[in-house]
Amino acid sequence: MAFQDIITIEKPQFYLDVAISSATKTSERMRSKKLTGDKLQIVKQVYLIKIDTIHSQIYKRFSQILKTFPQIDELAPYYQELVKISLPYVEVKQALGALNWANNKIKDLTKSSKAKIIQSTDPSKSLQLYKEYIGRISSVVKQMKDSLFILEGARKEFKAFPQIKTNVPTVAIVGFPNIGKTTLLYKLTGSKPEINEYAFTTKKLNIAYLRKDKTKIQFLDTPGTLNRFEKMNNIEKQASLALEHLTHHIIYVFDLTEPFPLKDQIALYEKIKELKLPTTLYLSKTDILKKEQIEEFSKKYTITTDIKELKSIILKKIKA
Ligand SMILES: Nc1nc2c(ncn2[C@@H]2O[C@H](COP(=O)(O)OP(=O)(O)OP(=O)(O)O)[C@@H](O)[C@H]2O)c(=O)[nH]1
Ligand SMILES: [Mg+2]
Repeated sequence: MAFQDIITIEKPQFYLDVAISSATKTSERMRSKKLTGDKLQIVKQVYLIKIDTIHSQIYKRFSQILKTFPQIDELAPYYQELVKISLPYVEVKQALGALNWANNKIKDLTKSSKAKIIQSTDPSKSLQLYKEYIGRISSVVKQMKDSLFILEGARKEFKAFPQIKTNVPTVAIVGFPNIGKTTLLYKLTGSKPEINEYAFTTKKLNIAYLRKDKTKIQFLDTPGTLNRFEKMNNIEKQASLALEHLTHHIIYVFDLTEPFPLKDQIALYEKIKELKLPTTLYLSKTDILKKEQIEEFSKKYTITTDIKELKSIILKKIKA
């Protein structure tokens, strides 16, 4: 996914300054080359080149924005949903449309101004036509102020998107805060995100991969307790959408040391069951639990306490 590659979007004046200064440099280079022909011909050539330079500079940059911006309608459903909750979807589409309009408008203005300059019969008329061109181009580019602002805002949102692959079998690790989800992710995949003794350590979606023979599995360490969607923070929403759109299998983690009461952990598990996804239960922190505690719990729930066993269950289910 190329969400991180969208180029920075500047204010209108930036594009005008770059284009005009580039045109000035080009004309200076031309003058130093001793142009041939009469004065009128030389003046016309210089303005024509300046106009071409301005056009190509702005066109190039606007096209780059249009090209690097994701086609929202073509994104995987997960990312389409993420777009809808993270940015002003309709305005962004309109802004892209406006930028495309500006590019066409600039192209037309360039064509007509060049034709008029070619036909002009004295240098001062050429200068006047050139100035008119600059005025019209500036007006079109300045009209893009709001659109460019919206797109820059969207770019920043895109940059903060989790880099989840939408075409890889995905397992979500779910459970209350501080119960060892991130530690489990590390044990399963060897990837080492932040782990702390306090709750809500994980501030972004941790994503890690397990490769076994030809199978690749994506693991998502999903923070949060699946509140009502409106009440969730950004990562919780990203996680919740991932559960809905991308997850093939859930590992639900129970922690009998109870950083959060067991009854709440069970209530969350009941909610998770409503997703109707294959789910494996994992009991964390068994190294510090009493044997009887584990035995007692495993009478009520089919649990795994061993990483090797958990891996093989997941691999088998994903392959199937
Ligand atoms: N003894 C023991 N401690 C563990 C185990 N797994 C995790 N912990 C500890 O539990 C605390 C929380 O672990 P994390 O892996 O950060 O838990 P988390 O569920 O990702 O927490 P949040 O990101 O805050 O939701 C840390 O102090 C870990 O060292 C385990 O198997 N045994
Ligand atoms: Mg964590």
